Amino acid sequence: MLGGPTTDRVRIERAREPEAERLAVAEEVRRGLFSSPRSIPSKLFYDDRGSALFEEITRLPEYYPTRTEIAILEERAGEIVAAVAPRELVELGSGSGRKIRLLLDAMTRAGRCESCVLLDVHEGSLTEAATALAEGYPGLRVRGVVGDFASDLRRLGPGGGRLALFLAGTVGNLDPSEVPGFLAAMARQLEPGDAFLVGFDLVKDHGRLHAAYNDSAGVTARFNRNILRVLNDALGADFEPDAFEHVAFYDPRAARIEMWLRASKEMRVRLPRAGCEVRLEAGEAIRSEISCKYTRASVEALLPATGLALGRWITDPAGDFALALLRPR
Ligand code: SAH
Ligand code: AVI
Repeated sequence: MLGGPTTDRVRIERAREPEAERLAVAEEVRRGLFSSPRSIPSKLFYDDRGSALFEEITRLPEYYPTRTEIAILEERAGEIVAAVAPRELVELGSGSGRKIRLLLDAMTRAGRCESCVLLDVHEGSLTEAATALAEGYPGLRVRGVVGDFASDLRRLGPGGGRLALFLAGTVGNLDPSEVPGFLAAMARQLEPGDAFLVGFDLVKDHGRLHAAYNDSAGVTARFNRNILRVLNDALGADFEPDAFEHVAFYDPRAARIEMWLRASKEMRVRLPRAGCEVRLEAGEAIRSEISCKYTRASVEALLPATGLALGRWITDPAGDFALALLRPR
């Protein structure tokens, strides 16, 4: 338990102690920086600043996924809750915890709103969201797990009466080769009758996709560069974020956005707490994120051998974003 409960209905726990977490992050960063291509794990975007910048991104005119997914949930949460009849909601990568409220409201109307579990890598967002939910929903028990959805799903505990959520298209930030294993791990936390609602950003006009990650206000560029500040803070590194250019483009063959940070000059970066040093050529780039875009067919192709089957497929009228309701087979 971290610092005692905020209210007696909120419990926050950590998947790992801070020192074990720091060692794990150091190892992941070292591995990424010395891979080809060089990369940084995208979960490291989300410190206090990065989480606030992500929230700013969700309000940008060019960034359609958040408002589109909210519109779908506003219209269809009642139907989803009626189909699953959950007693408990679980949200992976819960962030501000804004969208889960639309489902909690529908559950409250159905008279079955008992508990929810939030799992997020960023402790600040998690604690704030968990506390706000307990305050906003009298009687709701809220458990927060500070952890990684790629490795800590067992922390959710056994299912039963459970509707799990993975919204925002965050599944697109995983390499598609990892998605079936991730879905199979989630299926093990579900019982027959439970469900997993996953938000997929869909393939669309390339210009709109490009604009969503190259906004005119430069917020996404700040979000991207902030990951270097996170490495400076977490690992004592000496990246100069302003010496890196934000690069984001859509690769139609892989159906994904890639975000990179391109060094504007030759540099030597020390990462003492990761025990390494990186030499970058001028123009050399480090990949910070992939954001894969899906179609119904490419989602269905992920599912064999995961233990999950596609139930409902719900999109907005323009077909920009989809919610897939996955059910244990
Ligand atoms: N669900 C919210 C937030 C989406 S942003 C929404 O729909 O708006 C992605 C969220 O996932 C952030 O809160 C980030 O901290 C979290 N996150 C990213 N990678 C993660 C990982 N590997 N494990 C757990 N949480 C992660
Ligand atoms: C959290 N995730 C779904 C966002 C996305 O669109 O891939 C993160 C993001 N990266 C840049 N802008 C938003």
